[in-house]
Amino acid sequence: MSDTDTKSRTKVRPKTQRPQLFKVILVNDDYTPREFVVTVLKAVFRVSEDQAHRIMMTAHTRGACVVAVYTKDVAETQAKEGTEAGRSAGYPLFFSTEPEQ
Ligand code: TYC
Repeated sequence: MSDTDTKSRTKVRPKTQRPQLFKVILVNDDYTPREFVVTVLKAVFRVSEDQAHRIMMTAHTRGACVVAVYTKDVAETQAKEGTEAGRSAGYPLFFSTEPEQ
């Protein structure tokens, strides 16, 4: 390097890639008891009784409600677990997943 050469001080800052997030959606049906839905929401999604009741009532009145947002794998596992909890008790309770944005 000669005396007059300059060195770039510009920092290279690679763009941070954020993973695509997926919503877990609780879908209403006519058969699953309200209290059972609340129990599943508390057990699988670790929400409070109060939150679980709000989510259940939103799905009940509007047809569906976003429960949580996760990376794809976690969203699919959680949705499957919630749906399976209903199925094993003989209810058609259903959680779907959908990409955000
Ligand atoms: N609609 C159900 C009932 O009246 C309760 C319910 C709420 C079921 C939300 C599913 O995602 C659901 N027993």
